[in-house]
Amino acid sequence: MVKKYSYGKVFVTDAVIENIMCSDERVEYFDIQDNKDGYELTRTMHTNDVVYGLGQSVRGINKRGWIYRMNNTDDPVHSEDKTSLYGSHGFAVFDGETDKFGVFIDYPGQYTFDIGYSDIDEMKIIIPNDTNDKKPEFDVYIIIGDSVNDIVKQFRRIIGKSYIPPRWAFGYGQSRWSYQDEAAVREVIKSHRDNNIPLDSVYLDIDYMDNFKDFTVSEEKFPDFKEFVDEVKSENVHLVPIIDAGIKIEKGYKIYDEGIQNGYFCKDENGKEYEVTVWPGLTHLPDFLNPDAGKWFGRQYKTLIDDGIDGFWNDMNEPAIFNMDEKDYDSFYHETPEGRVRHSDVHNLYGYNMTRAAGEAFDKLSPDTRLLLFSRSSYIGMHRYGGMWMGDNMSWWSHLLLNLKMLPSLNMCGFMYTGADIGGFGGNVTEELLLRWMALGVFTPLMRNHSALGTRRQEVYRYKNIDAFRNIITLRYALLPYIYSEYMKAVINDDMLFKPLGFVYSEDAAAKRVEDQLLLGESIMIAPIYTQNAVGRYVYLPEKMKLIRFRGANEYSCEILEKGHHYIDVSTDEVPVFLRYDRMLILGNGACSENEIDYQNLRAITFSDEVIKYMYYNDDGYTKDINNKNNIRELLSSDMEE
Ligand code: MIG
Repeated sequence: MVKKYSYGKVFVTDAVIENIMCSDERVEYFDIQDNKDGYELTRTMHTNDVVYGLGQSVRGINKRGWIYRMNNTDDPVHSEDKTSLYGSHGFAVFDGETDKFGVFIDYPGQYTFDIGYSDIDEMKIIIPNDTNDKKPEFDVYIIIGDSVNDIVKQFRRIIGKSYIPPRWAFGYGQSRWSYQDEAAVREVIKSHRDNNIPLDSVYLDIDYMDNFKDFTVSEEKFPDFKEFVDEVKSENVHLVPIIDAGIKIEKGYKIYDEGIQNGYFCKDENGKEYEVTVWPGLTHLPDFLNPDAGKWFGRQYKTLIDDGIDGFWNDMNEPAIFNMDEKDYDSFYHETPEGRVRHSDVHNLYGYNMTRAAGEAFDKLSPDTRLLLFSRSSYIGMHRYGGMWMGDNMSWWSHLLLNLKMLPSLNMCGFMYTGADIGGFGGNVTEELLLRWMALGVFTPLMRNHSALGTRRQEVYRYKNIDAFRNIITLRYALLPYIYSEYMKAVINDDMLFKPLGFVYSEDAAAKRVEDQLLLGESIMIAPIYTQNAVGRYVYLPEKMKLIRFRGANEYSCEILEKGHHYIDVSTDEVPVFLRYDRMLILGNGACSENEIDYQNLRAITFSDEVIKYMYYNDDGYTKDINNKNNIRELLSSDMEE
C-alpha cells in the first residue's frame, strides 16, 4: 500500500507517475515537527533496524550511521566523509524489528537524510525552507509491505518502468578521456581485435568535438565522421559520444544562436542569459526545465544519430560549473510551466531533465530502435529515460567495494542500467586492481573501462596478464544471456537485479549484515575480491551453494559448499560465482562482440537433485516489443548440456 501526503504543492518532478490520492491523515511511522526553518521527520531506530536505499551515495548498503544530503554535486573524490554525489535519490527502506516501510520524499531542492548521525538511534529527514525562506513544499510517500522486497516493488511500480538499452550495450566498452581522433579509436579497436579481447563500444570524450561545442565533430580529427562510424560498425563496434550540458557562447554556432533567439538558456534575475565557465569557456546553460527548450535540445541529437551514432552519455549536468561560486545556483532561473523558479529550489532536476529531453527526443527520432543513453546527474524519474554511471571514482580498492554497494541501492530507486568506471577514473590503476575490478565488472549492466586524462593508461591489452583479462571479459559474454534475461525480467516485474542478501534471506540475521556480497538475479550470488594482495576472501553462504570458479567462458571448476562461513581461494585470473540450490545458470558461448553470441544454443550449470526450470527472457535486442509473450521461454535442466 502506498500513501501520499502533501505539504503544500510540490514543484512537479514526475518522479512518481501513478496517480495516488492524497491522504489527510498524519504521516505514519514519523513524528513531524513544523518549525521556523522547515520540517523535520523523526523516527527512532532500534538496535537491529536496517535502513536501505538512497541510490547513489557513499558508505554502506545499510545506510545507517551517516548523513546524506540530496544535493547533486560534481565531486570527483568519493571519500567516506562526503555527503552528496551526482544524483539525489530520496527513497529509503526501513527494515525494522517492529515496522517495515519505505519512505520517499519528492522534493527537488536540498534536503537531508540523517540516519543515526546526529543521534545514533534516530533517523531524521530534514527539509529546510526554500531560498526565499518560504516553507518547503513537498510530497511524502510511505510504502507499506510484507517484506523489503515487496516495498521496493511497490515503489518501483509507482515511479514507472526502468530504461532498457539495446542489448549490445551489455557488451564491453572501452573509454578514455580522450581518444582524440580516428587513429586513436582505430588503435583501440585493433588492439582488442588482434588480441581476441571482446569489445562492443568505444567512447568518445569531449575532445571529439570542435572546441567542446555540443553536436559538432572536429573535422580535423574526424574528417568524415559518418564514414568513420560505418567503418567502426563494420568491426562490430559502436561509438558513444559524450554530450555536455553547457553550450558555448559563440555567435554563428547554430545551437548558441537558436538558444538565444528562443530564450532557451537559463537567465539571471534581470532576464539576461546566465554565464558560467565550463570546458568550452564561457557557456550558457540550456533551460531543461522549460519543455520547449528541452524539446529543442533533444532534437539536436539528430545530427549525430544521422551519422549512425546509437548511443550517448550526458555529462556535466549537475550542472557542473568551473570555479563555482556558492551563489551560482542561486543566481539563475528556469522558465517552467509553473512559472519562473530559482535554480537552487529545483537544482536536483537538472541532469534528469537533460536526459529526459534526450530520451523523449529518441522516441521520435528512433521510434522502433532502442538507443543507449546514460547520464551522470540524476533524480528518481530519470530512470525511465536512461541509465547512469557512477561518476568520477578513483583507482582505489575502496571504490571497487563502493561500486558493489551502490548497485542494489540504485536498483531500489529504479536505476538498473548502471556501472562504475572499471579500474577507476582518477589516479593510477594497478594491474591487480584492474583484474579484480574487471571480475566485478563482468556482472554490471554497464561494463565500461574509463579513465581520466593524465592517468596511467588503462586498456587491458597494455598489461602483462592479457590472457587473464581476455578470459574474464570473454566470460562476460558467456554470462550475457543470463544477465540480459535477468535484467529484462527485473525491469518488467519492477524487481531489482542486484539484491542485498537480507532481501532474500530475511530471517537470517547474519545475511542481513553482509556488505560485500550480492545476489544477482534469481540464480547466483557474487562475492568479488576487493583488497590488495588477497589470495582469497571470506564469504557467508546463507544456504548451501555450488561455487563455480570461472577461468574463462568454457573453463571452470565446481565445488559444493555448505551453509555458513567459508574462506575461499580466488586467484587474480578467476571469477567466483555461487549458484543457489535448485537454480540454473545459463551460459552462452564466449564471443568477441555481442552480435556474435549464439542465444539459441545455451549451456547451463545446474545445482539440484531434480529436473528444474529457468524462465529465459530474450528478444531481438534492439526493438521495443518488450512484452511480447514469445520473449519468455521455459528451459528445463534435463534439456541443457553443461
Ligand atoms: O570535468 O569529459 O565524469 O567521465 O571523462 C571533467 C571529461 C569532465 C567528467 C566525467 C568523466 C569525463 C570528464 N568529465
